[in-house]
Formats: sequence, C-alpha cells, structure tokens
Amino acid sequence: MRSSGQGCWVLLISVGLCCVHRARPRNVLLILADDGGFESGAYNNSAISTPHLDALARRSLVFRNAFTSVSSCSPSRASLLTGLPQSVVFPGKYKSQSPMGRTCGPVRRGVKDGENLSEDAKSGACEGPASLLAASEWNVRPAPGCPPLQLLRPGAEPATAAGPSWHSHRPFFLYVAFHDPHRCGHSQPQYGAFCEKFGNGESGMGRIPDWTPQTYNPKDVQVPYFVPDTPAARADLAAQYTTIGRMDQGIGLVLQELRGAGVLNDTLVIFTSDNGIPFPSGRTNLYWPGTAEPMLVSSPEHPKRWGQVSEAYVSLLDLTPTILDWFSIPYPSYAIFGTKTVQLTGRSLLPVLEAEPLWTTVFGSQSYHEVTMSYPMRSVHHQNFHLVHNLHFKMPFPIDQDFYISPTFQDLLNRTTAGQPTGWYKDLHQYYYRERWELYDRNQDPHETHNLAADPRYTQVLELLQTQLVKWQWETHDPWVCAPDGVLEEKLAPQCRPLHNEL
Ligand SMILES: [Ca+2]
Repeated sequence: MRSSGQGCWVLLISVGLCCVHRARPRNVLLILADDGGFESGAYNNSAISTPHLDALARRSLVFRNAFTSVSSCSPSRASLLTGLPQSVVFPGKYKSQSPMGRTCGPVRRGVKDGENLSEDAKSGACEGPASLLAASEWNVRPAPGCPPLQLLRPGAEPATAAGPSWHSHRPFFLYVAFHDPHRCGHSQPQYGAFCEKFGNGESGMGRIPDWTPQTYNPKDVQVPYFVPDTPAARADLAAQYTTIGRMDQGIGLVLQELRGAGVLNDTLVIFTSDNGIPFPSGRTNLYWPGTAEPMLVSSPEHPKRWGQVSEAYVSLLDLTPTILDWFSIPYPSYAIFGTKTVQLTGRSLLPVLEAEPLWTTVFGSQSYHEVTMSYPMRSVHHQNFHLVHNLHFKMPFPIDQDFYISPTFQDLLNRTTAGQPTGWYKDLHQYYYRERWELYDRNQDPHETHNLAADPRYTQVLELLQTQLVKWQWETHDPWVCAPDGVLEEKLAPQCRPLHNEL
C-alpha cells in the first residue's frame, strides 16, 4: 500500500545477536498508528470495520490500560525508540530549543538519504533485511543496487517474491509507522480533514490500488465522551474511521507478507499508537484521552494468552525493554547528560505474556507540542487514581495548528462565541485554564471532570501520588523537577532552590 502525502515510513534494522540459540531467529514487527485510538473492533467499537486489527487481537494479549508516556508525535516516537521519557531525550539532544525536530533525539533511527545505510547495503551485499530498505525521511525505497522489497507492493507473490531476504539467518526488527489516522486538513485540505479521500479513485484523488475505501455515515459513528456530539464532529469522526480502515488494510498486507514468507510464527507483533486521537482532551493532553493507547502484543510463543485482556498498567516506555528482552540483548548503558547514566524505567512485557502481573502505575510527561506550545505537565496513574501536575497552570492551555483548524474545534469555537450549545462535556474556559494539580478517581469519575486535589478526604492519595511522581522525575533526570516554584541547581548535589514566586 502506498501511503498518503508524507506517507508511512518503514524502518528496518537488523539485529546482531550473540546469545540466542534458536533454530530459527526471533523477529519483531512493531506497528504504530499515528494519533490512533480505540476505534477498532478489537476494542469493542462496533461502528467501524477493522477486520485485520480484530484478527491480530485474536492472536494477541489485548491491553486495556496501556499509555503513551508523552502525547505528541515526535517525542513519543523518540521515547519509543529509546525507552526514555521525553524530558530526557529532547533536552539531551536539543536542550529546550527545538523540541519538534523531525528526528528522534540521539537515536540512530535508521536510514535517511543513505547516510545511515547499513554496512551490508553500503557494500552492495544485499544480504539480510537491513540491506533491502533505504528510507528517506518520509518514504521507502530499496537500498541502492539491491532488489526491491516486495512488502506493500500490490500483486506481489508473497513467499517467493520476498525471496532469500526473509530466509536470512539474521533476525529482524521491522518498524512500520503509518501516517494514518493523522489529520491533514491543515496541510493538504484538498484530501479531506484526515486525507480520507487520498487514493480513493475519485477525480484528483489518485488511486491506491490495494485499498478498498470504507465510508461511514456520520450518524453511525461512536462519539467518545470527550468529543462534542455535533454534526461537525461526527463528520470528522467518520473521516477518521475511513483512514483507520486504510491503515487496517495496510496492516493486513504487512501481516500477510510475513505469513507468506513463513516468518510470522517467529515474530513478536506489537500494535499501538503514539498518542491520543486529535480531538479535545486528546493529543497534546495528559488526560486519559490524550495518553491511553490501544496495545496488542502477539507472541507466537504464548498462544494461551491470545484473545485475553490484560488489566496491567503498561507504558510505551515498556516496549524498548520488551524488544531487547525478546532478542536477549542486554539493556544499553550510556550517558546523555555528561556522566549521568540513563536507565530504562520501563519494564519488559514478556512476563505479562506468561501471567497477569499486579502492575498499577505508569507515568507521563509533556513539555511541548509545537515549539510555541510550552505547557509542561507531568502525570501518574496509580490504580484508579490519576494525578496531573500542570507546571504552567497560570497560562492558557495551548492549541496546535493542526487541531485548531479541525472541523470539530472550529465548530466548538463558533458555537461558543455564538452562545450556542456545544454538545461538549467541558467549556472552553475550563479547557484553557487548569488547576496546578488535578486528581481524578477514575473508578468514580471515568471522564475526569471532578478534580479532587483540593478535597481534604483525598489528601493522603494526593501526597502519595505526588511523592511517586517527583521520585520518578528525579530518577529520570527531569530538568523540570523543581518547577514551577523552584530552580534545579546541579552543582555539588542536585537540589531544588526556592524561587519565592508566590506559588
Ligand atoms: Ca501522533
């Protein structure tokens, strides 16, 4: 499947192993949606058709409490690939100047215009998966002098066409990151708010030959609680559903390729998304809609867990240790800030494939989305409680260009200024102006609308979660650990020095 506009980009990394003694190599396929949520049959949405995700879920452990650690595209991917929170990765590479660079911090993320080609590819050996792909920033193409990879090519004969590459003795880590279902109305409005028309065969839209578009009646979509129930938002969701269908069919092609090549039963397949859906309280927020993610983990070695649901609280930060463990690769030891050795704070998910753990805590952090959107937040989920620390709570919450122009938000603005009912669970004033501490009991208040931080009955809970949060910030070398009422001074021993700024 060809991708829209900026398209999907595929990163293929061969993994050199020294310690694995299997007759056949273990592989990993990591599939990432861009701004994807729970719009799939796998998560009980009966209004959308996602047969390939649903089939994958039947071979997966389905996580109900999976969270991204940061609610923005690039920082999320940087965290995913490093296993480190965004507050570590981005300041480590860029200080605080350019948080939205389209790179992934200090990580060598693969191949870009040949500069990071594998040694195999440079030599023209064309052996092993690493030599087969060269990805420019947004597109995929064969490495120079190497045969084209059949993956995603319409009409390919899967097993034989994939050829000797898949039969290499070398294991692979295949990272397939779709552009769908990201919005594109701000950049390519001619294709629709979600580029849902791109490639559908209509005049001027081009045709993606291996995509059968699915269209939806706005009356039929399921409107999440955090989205206004208005005709504009329903039309927006219907467009989103169409692009999720495009991704779903793409996932089917990828899985069919691996199946045809005979490697699916050696491959750990993970599906998740980088951040919440691009609607109010979603992407760029640390509320539940901004950070809760679908996560399917399909292990061919753990069929007893197929189709089961895990309640464990897990994070995208857990994927790096999971993948390293799958390959029996020791965790890396290196420093970003001078002599401070970074540590993976995530946990391998492989034990969860054996038995349900009692994991109840995950952390989140957000500093920027666009460079003008400095609104640092930190959060912790602990059991049913969710704490958000809004460090810049005196400022209005910032809105990104992409979301601002969306039909849903424009309709919300117009209705608000016209004094009309918004059909929304909040109002704009509440959305823009937030308390410094927000504490929610998601058992009693799943929509996170009743802030308990100032309720004396929850003082102990508040203090427990605050303690957990600041401990995690110190452990992860968070430069914002003292904000907003102190300054981090690091000479001699790191400590917070008071600002006396009346906070
Ligand atoms: Ca994203």
